[in-house]
Amino acid sequence: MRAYVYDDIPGDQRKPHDSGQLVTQDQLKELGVLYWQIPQKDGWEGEIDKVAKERDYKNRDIINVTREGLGEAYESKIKGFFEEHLHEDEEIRYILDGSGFFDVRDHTDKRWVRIAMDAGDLVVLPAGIYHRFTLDEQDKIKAMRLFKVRTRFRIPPRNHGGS
Ligand code: KMT
Ligand code: NI
Repeated sequence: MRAYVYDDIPGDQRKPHDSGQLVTQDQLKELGVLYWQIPQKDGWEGEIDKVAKERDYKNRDIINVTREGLGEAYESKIKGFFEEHLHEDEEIRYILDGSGFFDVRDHTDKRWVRIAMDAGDLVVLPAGIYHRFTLDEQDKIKAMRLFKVRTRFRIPPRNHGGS
């Protein structure tokens, strides 16, 4: 895991775009972004369970960002991930295989901080932070996504009938 200021030079999003200006773990913490490592070895899932319990996460899935993994949705997903967006709740990403970049907006909103993620890296994205994701030139990543809410869909309100 390595974080640095994105150079903002137009071109292939999968290239590193490394301005050479490092961003420290403390600086990321100021943005509410936490990161650490849980090595991909026996027992990793128990470690994830602990984090999920401590931070009150109720749901998770595994996403394989490859052509095979996403099928017909590949192009649209890749495009959507790289569009600046936010989540209503804190979310965690834990990398199982491959690599990729999470870009998060820093306080000034004027620059992107690029976080280069590899297998075993875990990042906590705070609620409401603007971010985006792209594959790198390795062109594949397998990640666990952890969510605080049990489903991503709202349960429709019960119809109590008229009266
Ligand atoms: C996100 O929130 O942008 C994502 O989950 C991207 C895919 S996870 C490798
Ligand atoms: Ni996102």
